[in-house]
Amino acid sequence: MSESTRPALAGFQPERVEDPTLINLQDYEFLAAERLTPGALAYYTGGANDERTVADNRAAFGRRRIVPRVLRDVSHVDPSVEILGRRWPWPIWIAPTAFHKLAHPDGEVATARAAAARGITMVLSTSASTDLAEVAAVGGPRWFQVYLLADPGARLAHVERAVAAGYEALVLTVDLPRVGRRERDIRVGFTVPPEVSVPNIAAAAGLPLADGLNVAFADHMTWDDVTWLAGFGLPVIVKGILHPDDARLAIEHGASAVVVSNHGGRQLDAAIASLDALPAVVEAVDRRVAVLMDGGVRRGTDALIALALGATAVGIGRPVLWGLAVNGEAGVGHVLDLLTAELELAMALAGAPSLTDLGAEYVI
Ligand code: FNR
Ligand code: LAC
Repeated sequence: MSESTRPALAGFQPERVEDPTLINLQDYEFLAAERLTPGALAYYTGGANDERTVADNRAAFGRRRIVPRVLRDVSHVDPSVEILGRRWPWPIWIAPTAFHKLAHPDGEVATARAAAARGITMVLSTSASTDLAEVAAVGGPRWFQVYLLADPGARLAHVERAVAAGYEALVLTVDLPRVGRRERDIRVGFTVPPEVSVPNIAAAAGLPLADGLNVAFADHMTWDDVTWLAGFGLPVIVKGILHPDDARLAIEHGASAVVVSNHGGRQLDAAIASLDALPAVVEAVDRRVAVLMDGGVRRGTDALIALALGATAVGIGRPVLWGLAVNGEAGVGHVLDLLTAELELAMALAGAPSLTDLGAEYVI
């Protein structure tokens, strides 16, 4: 049947979209790969060593199937969720990623604008290429991701700057005691170009902008550092948990939430996929705190699977960078809109009008 003779049955007409080559997150990935410099592409895409964990983060979703329920009223779907005392419109957040200016000159400000317009929480990286106050000025819900700087004075100043700028929570990333070996970066000889800097690290260390990239991170983090960070009075979220006992320890040391994450497969290669690690962490946490996850979420159905398995919300890292590379703020916004629309549809088709309806019985 040709396009013109197809009956105008509501809901069966294909959506009219501005650009039919950009209708899902993978389309953004393909186009971004054409737009980015080889160095930026390697850095953004890459994982550690054989990239087994990068691949498995995606494959873990492919190993699950949804068992939907029917004949439930899904005329209204409510995808909102409460996290740390705030109602999020979607159970989706922007995971911290370094150097947004590698993708687009507007960098983190563009990302923050797209997130703020949708009420979506953005986690700003310690290695952001934009000053944290400039990102804060955009407004919108924001958390700050902390890498502990090696120098104690700089470490303190770094966290104090984020607190002073009104970030609502501190996300301590614990899976980077050293940087994993990213072989793509080595092969293309990736170096951060001179126009991209890490102003927040430089400011904390009291150094000129250009010297920020030489500042060392702490190489001996322990659980005491979680307690130390909790002393600033903001909720602390420990990111990079894969073992259930570490989730218990995080709570014991004052964490208000944990993130099940393997850093997008960029640290320990052959580490367990985030989705595979999730159920045991959810069980260990036993509803005491929120359990966020990230790694490989590219579809609304991925989000639904993780949420059904007990995640409170899911984060996306690379897709935001693809959106930024393709079309700046609008690109990030479209990536977020595509993912949230897919999740809303998946909830309706799975027979789960709210997130509280979802449970592990939805997934095999
Ligand atoms: C990251 N990630 C990361 N995490 C963090 O805590 N601080 C950081 O500065 C960065 N930087 C960073 C850069 C790039 C280019 C990537 C791809 C990732 C990890 C990130 O927060 C998240 O855990 C993963 O990206 C999630 O996996 P997906 O969505 O990219 O598959
Ligand atoms: C990375 C660091 C910056 O994954 O977290 O590249």
